Amino acid sequence: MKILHTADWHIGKLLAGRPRLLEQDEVLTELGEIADREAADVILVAGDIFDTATPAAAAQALFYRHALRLSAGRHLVAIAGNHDDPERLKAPEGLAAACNIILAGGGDYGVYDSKTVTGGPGFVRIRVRDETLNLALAPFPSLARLGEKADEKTYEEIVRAEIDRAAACFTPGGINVLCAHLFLTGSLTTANDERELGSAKLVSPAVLPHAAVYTALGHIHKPFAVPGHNARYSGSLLSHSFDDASDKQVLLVETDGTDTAVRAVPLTRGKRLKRRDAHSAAEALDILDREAGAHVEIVYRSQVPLTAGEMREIRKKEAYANLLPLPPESGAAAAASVRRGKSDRELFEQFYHSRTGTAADGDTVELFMELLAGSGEGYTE
Ligand SMILES: [Mn+2]
Repeated sequence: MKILHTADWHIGKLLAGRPRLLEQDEVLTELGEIADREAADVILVAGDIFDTATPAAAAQALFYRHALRLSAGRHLVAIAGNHDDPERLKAPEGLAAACNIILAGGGDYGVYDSKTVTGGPGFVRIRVRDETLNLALAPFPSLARLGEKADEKTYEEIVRAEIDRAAACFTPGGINVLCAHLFLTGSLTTANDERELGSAKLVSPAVLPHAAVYTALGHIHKPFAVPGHNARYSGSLLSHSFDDASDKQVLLVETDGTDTAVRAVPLTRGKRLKRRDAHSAAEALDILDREAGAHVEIVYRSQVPLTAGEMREIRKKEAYANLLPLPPESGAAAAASVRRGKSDRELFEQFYHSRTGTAADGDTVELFMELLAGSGEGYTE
């Protein structure tokens, strides 16, 4: 049986305020081409289908269009991640079941009951030719969903009990696989993952069932194999953080229930995120021209402020995604060194020029000097 493992689609996610639906469309198309070429029997999406609990209609439309395409001639299974609303994800489960699509938000999957797919509490079984995939499903275990049990046990005990309950579907002769959205200790993180930690607690890899021939994980956006376990994070479809320069991929898992081989298949569509230093507006513009196929964050490392006109030129560039000013402490040091030896009049003229791109006229300068003198506080550095 061939299983294609992917996760963290984050459909609808913005980058510095800009939508990326076009890129998500392209990379999901590529995923379908890979599934066809590799003759995948099952596609597992290990959570974070959408970026928010209430995705926009355009994000939902993109998901359903690709879900239908990806499930043609095979099974598509998508579980809820910490970004998804599990109830919303599984709302169309009856419709999904008719299309070889399984939308897992937790609970009992008895709604899946066909010649090839049957379900029960925490699991589905999928028949492919003469093989049976026993698929334990562990959507993101939020305390809100598992709340009533939270008093008696630690979070890790609750998660372990959920996984054990799902893994009760495993059989000696079957292909036993877990699909889970979890934040395991020891896994690589990007700055973005850290920020999202708030709702995703760490658990030990010891919660993973030993009887699973493979565990398809979601949550970490860089591809990562969990040491000592047949468990992997496929990583996200696209980079979502300028700290994440990892190559994007999906995992092709070939298994007969005993022997398992895992191979990474690279994803090539969707733009890379790059962070570049610039010391002048000209350098920033040059970088943005050279990196036209990427999303670029410019770290501006000069003590000379950019003018409004220069900012406009930079923002116009297709590759421009974000601009980081100097860190605050060096910014203050820079300001002090700019001031040194200059009169208030000179400083104001310099500031005015930096903001407007033109020289201040005499009246404006005089008005500023009057206001400064009239403040009665005495201007000190
Ligand atoms: Mn995610």
